[in-house]
Amino acid sequence: MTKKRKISILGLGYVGLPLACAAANNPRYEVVGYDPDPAKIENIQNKICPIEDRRCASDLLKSSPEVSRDSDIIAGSDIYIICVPTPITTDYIPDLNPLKSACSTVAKYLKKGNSIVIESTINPGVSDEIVIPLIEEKTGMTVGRDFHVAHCPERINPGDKYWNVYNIPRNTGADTPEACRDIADFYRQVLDAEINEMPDLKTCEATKIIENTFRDINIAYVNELAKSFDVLGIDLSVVIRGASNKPFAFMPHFPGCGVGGHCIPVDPYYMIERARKSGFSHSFLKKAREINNSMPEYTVDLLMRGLNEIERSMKGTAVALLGLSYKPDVADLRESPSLKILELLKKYKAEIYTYDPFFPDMSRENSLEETLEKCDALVLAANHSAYTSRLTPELLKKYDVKVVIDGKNVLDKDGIKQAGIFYKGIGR
Ligand code: SAJ
Repeated sequence: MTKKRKISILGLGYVGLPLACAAANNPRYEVVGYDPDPAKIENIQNKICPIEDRRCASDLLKSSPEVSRDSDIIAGSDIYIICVPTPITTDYIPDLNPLKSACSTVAKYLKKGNSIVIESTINPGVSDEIVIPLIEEKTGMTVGRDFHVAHCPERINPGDKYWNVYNIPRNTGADTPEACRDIADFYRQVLDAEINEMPDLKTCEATKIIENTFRDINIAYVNELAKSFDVLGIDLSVVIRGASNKPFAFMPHFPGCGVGGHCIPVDPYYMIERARKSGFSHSFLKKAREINNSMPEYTVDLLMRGLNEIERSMKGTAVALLGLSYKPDVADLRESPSLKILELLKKYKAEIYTYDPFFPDMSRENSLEETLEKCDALVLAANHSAYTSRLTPELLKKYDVKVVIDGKNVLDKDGIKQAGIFYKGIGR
C-alpha cells in the first residue's frame, strides 16, 4: 500500500472547505484543514457546513477532513493548498496580507519535495514576485529545486445550484511543467472536472483575472446604457432581452444598483495596480470600475426623484432597504452595493428600515410585511427569492408604498405603475 499523500488546506471558507471535503473523500489522500476562525472549526468538527453549498454539506457528513485552528495540524504535508481571501482596502488597493500570512504559516512546515498551491485569485506576477521570494527567504530553500509553487485559481460561484467544486473546469500553472502536471493530477484524482495545464504561473494568474474583469466591464457597459436609456425613455431590460435572442456573438449582462462580492469588483484593481507598477494605465478597466461604483448613488438619486414626485424630502421619510447581500440568496456583505446605499440613506437622514432574511440582526423589522407597513418608499437592492415574488402591486398598494426603486429590475413595472405607485428600475 503506497503511503497516502498528506494534503493541507489553509482557509476553510466557500473555496477551501468544498475542496477539503472532496479530497477527504479520496482514499489516496490524508486531508487536514487549517483555519484561525474558531466558530468555523467548531461547526466543521460538528459536521455543520458553515457555507451555502449543498454538495459540500453532504460531503461533510460522509467524511470530513480533520480540522484545527492550530496550524501544527498541517505539519508534514506533501501539498499545501492556500484558499484565503485576496481583498482590497477601502482605497481600492490590493490587500495581499492574508495571502502573505498563509505563505508564512506554510513556510514554518515546508520540507524539500513539497508543493504549495495558491487557489486565491491573484494578479499576474504575485506568485513569482511575492509568494516565491517570501517562501525562499523564510526557508532558505530554492523553488524548482527544493519545492514547487503552483496556481489553480478558484472559480466557485456562491449560491450556484449546479456548478460546484467537482464540475467546474480548472486551470493550473506552476514553476515547472513537471510540477504543473503533478498538481493537475492531484486535482484530476479529486475532482470530475477538466483540469488544464498552462505554460506558467503568470499565464494562469492572468487567466482568472481576465475572467472577472471581463464580467466587470460588461456589467459597466449595461450600467452606462441604463443611465442613457433612462433619459431616452427606453426600457433597457426589454432591449437586452431582444438582443439575447441573437444565437451568437452576444452575451447578456444586466444593469443593477451596483456590483458587489469578493471577485468582480475586486479583481480588476489587482490587474490595474500591477500594470500601473509596470507603467501601463488600464484606463478602460478603471472607467468600468468608476461606472459600477457609481450605481449605488445613481440608485439613491432615483429614489430622490421619486420622493420629489410625491413632494417628500428624503429627510425623515421612512425608506425600506430590501436586501443587504451582494447577490440573491447568499449571506455575503462583501463589497455589497446595499451597504453603500445604506450609507447614502443615512447621509440624507432618511428613516431607514433595512430588511434581509439572511441578516436578521441587521433587519429593523422581523418580516417583509412589517417593514412595508412602516415605509413610504422602498429600494430593492438584493432580489432574495424569500420575498421578491411577494412584492406585488397589490401588496405594495395594501401597505401604501408610494415610491419603488427596483435595483434589480425584477418587479412588475407596469402593474406597479398602474397601481399609481412611482416606479423606477435601473434603465427601465
Ligand atoms: N451583477 C450585475 N449584473 C450582471 C451580473 C452581476 O450587476 O449582469 C452584479 C451582481 O448583482 C453582484 C456582482 O455583480 O453584485 C457580482 O455578481 P456575480 O454573479 O459575478 O457573483 P460573484 O461575485 O459570486 O461571481 C462569481 C465569480 N466566481 C469567481 O470569481 C470564482 C464570477 O467569476 C462568476 O462569473 C460568477 O460567480 C458567476 O455568476 O458565474
